[in-house]
Amino acid sequence: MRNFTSVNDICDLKKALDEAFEIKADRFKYSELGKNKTLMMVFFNSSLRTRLSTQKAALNLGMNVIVLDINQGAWKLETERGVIMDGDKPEHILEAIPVMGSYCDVIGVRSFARFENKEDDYNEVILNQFIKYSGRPVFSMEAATRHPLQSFADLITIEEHKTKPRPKVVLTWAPHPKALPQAVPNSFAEWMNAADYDFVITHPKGYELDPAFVGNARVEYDQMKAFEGADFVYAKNWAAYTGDNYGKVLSTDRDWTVSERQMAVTNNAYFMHCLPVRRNMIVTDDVIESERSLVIPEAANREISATVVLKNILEGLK
Ligand code: AN0
Ligand code: CP
Repeated sequence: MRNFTSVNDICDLKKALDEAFEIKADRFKYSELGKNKTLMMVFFNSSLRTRLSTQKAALNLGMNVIVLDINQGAWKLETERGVIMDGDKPEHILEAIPVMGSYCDVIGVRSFARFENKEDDYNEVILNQFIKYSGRPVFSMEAATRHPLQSFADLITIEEHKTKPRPKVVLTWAPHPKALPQAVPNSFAEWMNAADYDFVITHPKGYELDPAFVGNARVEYDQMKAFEGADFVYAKNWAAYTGDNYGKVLSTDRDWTVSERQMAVTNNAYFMHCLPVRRNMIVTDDVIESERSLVIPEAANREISATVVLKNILEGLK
């Protein structure tokens, strides 16, 4: 594997899952693979899980790790080419990227959608510049349109808990006070479609996702109907995608907050969320604390997905 930015970079999903369970059984099995190799993690946005689990994954493989928080201590970066740099940004990303590449063997990048320009976001302008100019394998630690390390961990978690080959998985929009990217739901949809589960997406009108990610999923606007018989409920907020509403919050309707009311019509479904989660906006205390909540094992599986991805990238270096 050279770069990892979406499910399409995994050629065999079944094999990737087998590797995940192999690593989960012995996470230090490949502890020599990353000897004298350096991972650089570059964060344009905050993180708890991604930074810790990816660093842990690199340590499992014997790598060295450098972390750069662009907004804390680095020069403010200009990202547009052709700009006369007489403003508040002393450095251009076109120099910064190859410089970063010169200090490491692999680069992880977190760069959320900025909601300034839909085309730039959906063309993954920042992530693609890292791929083009760093000279290193690059993997996404959540970019503008996808969060593949999260979705891989979600898939591992579902595989561990499912009791039928093709469980019913429901992705539900839930309210949130601020505009959040579509990366997590886009990516989750892409991986659920690749896994060929019985997959339903539910959200209020106006929150339609990019059809390229929705794929074969059924879209159901009635949340209660969508939840009927679900084996897994995956909650997430996202801001509007379509038309002029791109990046806008159209609703904070707390009828969509996942509570016992909706969970009661499921097939005793497991509850999932990528975290961080706002309690009693996205999900009630009772549901997230219930025995059916998978949020902690799901987060723990981030170490596993990151270890599998870094292992495959390291194997491609040779
Ligand atoms: C981010 C998002 O919704 O994309 C990161 C989730 C992993 N969430 C927030 O910014 C709260
Ligand atoms: N789920 C996830 O990616 O969490 P962080 O934003 O804390 O990394």
